Amino acid sequence: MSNLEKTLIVIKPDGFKKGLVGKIISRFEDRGFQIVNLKLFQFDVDSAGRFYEAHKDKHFFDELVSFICSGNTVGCIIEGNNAISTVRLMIGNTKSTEALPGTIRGDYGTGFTDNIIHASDSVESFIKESKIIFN
Ligand code: 3AN
Repeated sequence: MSNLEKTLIVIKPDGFKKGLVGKIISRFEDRGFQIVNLKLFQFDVDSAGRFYEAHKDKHFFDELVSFICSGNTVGCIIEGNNAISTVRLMIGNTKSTEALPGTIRGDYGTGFTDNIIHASDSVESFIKESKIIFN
């Protein structure tokens, strides 16, 4: 049975600087997902703080906000069967050094904060995060 869902990915400044936008988006298209919205933008401190609100008490929060604001990013809404969980599997473990080969972070990531890509982890996160990026 199909479970049509939307999710949000954000290609982070390291992914953008490495010229991976096309390759990353192709992976989702190759997997059968549809791109339903796409935006090149740069976070400011206020929107980054709201985007990462769940982490505001963590020791790495300031580093996270400063990194995501450090350059261009690409936000993309993707639609397809079980999009949220499948896209999370495709991006791989948060820590790039522990992400499996074949995942986006496993193939292209180098760090923990600089791990190429973000993807929503629930319907609630998708709604909140996509409103911040796509108003
Ligand atoms: P994911 O992006 O895999 O959902 P989260 O939501 O746990 O991971 O963390 C959000 C972001 O915070 C991660 N993408 C990563 O960039 C960063 N991060 C998470 N944990 C750490 C940590 N211990 N040190 C530095 N950065 C971290």
